[in-house]
Amino acid sequence: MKIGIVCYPTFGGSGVVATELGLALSKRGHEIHFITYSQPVRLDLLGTNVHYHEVTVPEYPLFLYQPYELALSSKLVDMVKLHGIEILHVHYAIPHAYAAYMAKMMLQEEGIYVPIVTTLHGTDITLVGSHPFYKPAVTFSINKSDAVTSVSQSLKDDTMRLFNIKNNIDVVPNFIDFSRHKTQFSECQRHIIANDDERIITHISNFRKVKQIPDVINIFYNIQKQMPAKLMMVGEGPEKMEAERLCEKLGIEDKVVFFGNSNEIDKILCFSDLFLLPSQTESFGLAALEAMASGVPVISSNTGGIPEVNIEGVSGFLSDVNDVEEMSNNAIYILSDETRLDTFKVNAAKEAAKFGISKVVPQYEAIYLRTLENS
Ligand code: GMT
Repeated sequence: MKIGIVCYPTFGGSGVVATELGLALSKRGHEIHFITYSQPVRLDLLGTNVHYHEVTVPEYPLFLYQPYELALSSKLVDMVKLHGIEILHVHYAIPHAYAAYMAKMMLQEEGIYVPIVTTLHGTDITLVGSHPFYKPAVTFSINKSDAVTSVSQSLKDDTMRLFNIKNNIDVVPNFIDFSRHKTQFSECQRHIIANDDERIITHISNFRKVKQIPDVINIFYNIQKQMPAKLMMVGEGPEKMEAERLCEKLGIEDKVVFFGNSNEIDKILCFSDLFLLPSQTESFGLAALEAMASGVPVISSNTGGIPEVNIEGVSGFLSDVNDVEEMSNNAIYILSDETRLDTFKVNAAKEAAKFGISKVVPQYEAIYLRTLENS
């Protein structure tokens, strides 16, 4: 099949999922066209089956906001015509599902039919999509998609609850491509970060409010009172500066390393002992799954789709949002005993193995075929 993939090209989970899926599909012989405003960060491989088409939005001073949706839908029309793209798979509804529908309508005028598959990722439904300013357009574009998927059962339930949805939603969970996720290194560079007696705790996110960054710092503060430990904070975002200030205020700045965005999270996870994800809401928690795939247990909140990934008492522990005390106690429980920590590490890797990409790609292929047959 010739498949056009639209996504955010950033470090966010939806872009990562879209890129990994596109690469896996290309290995199975499909022709993949990424259409977005810059090359997706995890797209290091352009080849005969993998193409990237940049959407450019010319600046015009009249516009306070440059019309990205317009440029995207025009680019989609051009690329479908030029490359004979048969199906458009858009990741994150806003504004991608809307732009794809406009492209579909324009193409239909010329007798070309291209179905749209929309994958809902989380904040496009929960925090952003359900806002009254966006809701009518999001509802419309979901209902106009030829197939809709969500990355967890929890997100499907939220979508049905928050929107008036008329079509079926297939749950297709996020995944790990173990062939690209290098969990085994000949040498984990642990000594760069910590001494032998120190535990290494990790958090990776886009440092937005929803990630409860102060909770991450406070949990670590409690851990390091009980045992020697270091905290690695990976990512960039609006809450980062405040997080640095809080570390200074608590007097733990020499125990916390801020890395910024990284394309080598597998190398960081390789020497991590524990992953913290105390988010306010999380449709899936791909960062937690990536940690587990590297054999890192997870202390998380029990919100949204996280319980579908992190299993209580097996791969880690889950607590109510904001319950810093319980999360700290659970973290200390896992970290304070070598044998217990090893058991949790093995369990985390076993749970992650259930999310191998080989189970997921055929599900998307079946959805593509179904929408093409129905068109
Ligand atoms: O975490 C974010 O805010 C980024 C966002 C995205 O669109 O990339 O993440 C969402 O999609 C990920 C991939 O499906 C999920 O793993 C995240 O849980 C989800 N984030 C939220 O629901 C807050």
